Amino acid sequence: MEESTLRQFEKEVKERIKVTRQVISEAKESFDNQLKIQKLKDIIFSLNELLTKAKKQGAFSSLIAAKSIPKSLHCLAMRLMEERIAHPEKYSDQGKPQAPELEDPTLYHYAIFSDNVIAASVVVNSAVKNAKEPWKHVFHVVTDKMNLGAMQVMFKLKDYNGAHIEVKAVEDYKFLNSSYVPVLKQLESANPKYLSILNHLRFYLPEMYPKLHRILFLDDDIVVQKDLTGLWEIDMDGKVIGAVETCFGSFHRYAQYMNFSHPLIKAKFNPKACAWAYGMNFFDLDAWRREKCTEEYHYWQTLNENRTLWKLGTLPPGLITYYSTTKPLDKSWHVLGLGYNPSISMDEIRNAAVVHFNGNMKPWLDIAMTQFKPLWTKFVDYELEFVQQCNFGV
Ligand SMILES: [Mn+2]
Repeated sequence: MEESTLRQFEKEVKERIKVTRQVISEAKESFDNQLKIQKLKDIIFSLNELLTKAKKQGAFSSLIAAKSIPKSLHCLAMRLMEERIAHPEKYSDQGKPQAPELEDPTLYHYAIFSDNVIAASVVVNSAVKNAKEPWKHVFHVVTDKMNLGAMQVMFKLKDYNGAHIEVKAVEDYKFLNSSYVPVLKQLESANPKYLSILNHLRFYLPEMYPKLHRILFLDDDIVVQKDLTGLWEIDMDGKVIGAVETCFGSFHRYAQYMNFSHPLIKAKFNPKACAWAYGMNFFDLDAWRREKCTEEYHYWQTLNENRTLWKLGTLPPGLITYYSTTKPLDKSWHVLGLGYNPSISMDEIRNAAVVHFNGNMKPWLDIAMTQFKPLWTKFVDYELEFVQQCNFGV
């Protein structure tokens, strides 16, 4: 081989090696990138898994926090029950004559149905403290058999400035049996998760209080902030229930609460009708009796045995029962959302006659919203020995 040819060859080989090295290096880089991409994909995947898990756990733990009874609440019910057993004569109403005020239709009557001792006491405390003439107010507290003893003791531990308080168990109302009450009949076969007689008691007010003409229904997750006697002055226009409306835009309308693909619902109701809220409702019991609302409720509740008209709760049957007999109340009577909506205006809250902690973040739970909790805690009887023993507010 000639010298020049050899040199040429050497040059070519060197060039080839250079190119190959470059190709190899590029390939390696690309391979590394592929690896990196795969690794990133794996990380994204595992992060996604973690996120889903965390979301599930988060939702689950807040559900547990919302649905389970806090230790202090359980402790309080136990301590009160202990006291009830130790001194039966002091707390039982058995054989004692009933106070005439409990049936006096000229007084201001309230219905509170609850299995939560501290919540029920906050409702009564707040209403009494804001009442101008507390001795004219009568509170009818109804609980279940299990909490009756505790509830009886709770409301006998102090004086309520002359206000009258009756404590009863659902079981005391003998007419509430499965041959009359569809919900009780349905409870015999259905999942108790969906039905609770304590929740449905609101549909039996005229029969529970036969001597009364009017009554104010209060949820146990509300706080009274004003004297409420103005409600008894409102002209009800012959309507049965006074309630604040909740609809805005396309939200909170009948279509949202019941199944409009059911022919009976479609035939009877306007899907755009405005919904209202339970929690603070004024009832004209005479209008109720006249309009036969209980029969109407029974008709629909029986039809809904298989839950094809609505899924759960008392609002859908309420919207159905009082479809043409609802009187809208001014919004300041009842401000809602303190158990889920952090953006309610403080002005609106200050101006409210009643605030409602509807939603999961109840004021007696750890998950309560800190900005709203004091509105409730200011009516807890921290000075009571039993309340202190159970570490409330610690
Ligand atoms: Mn409520």
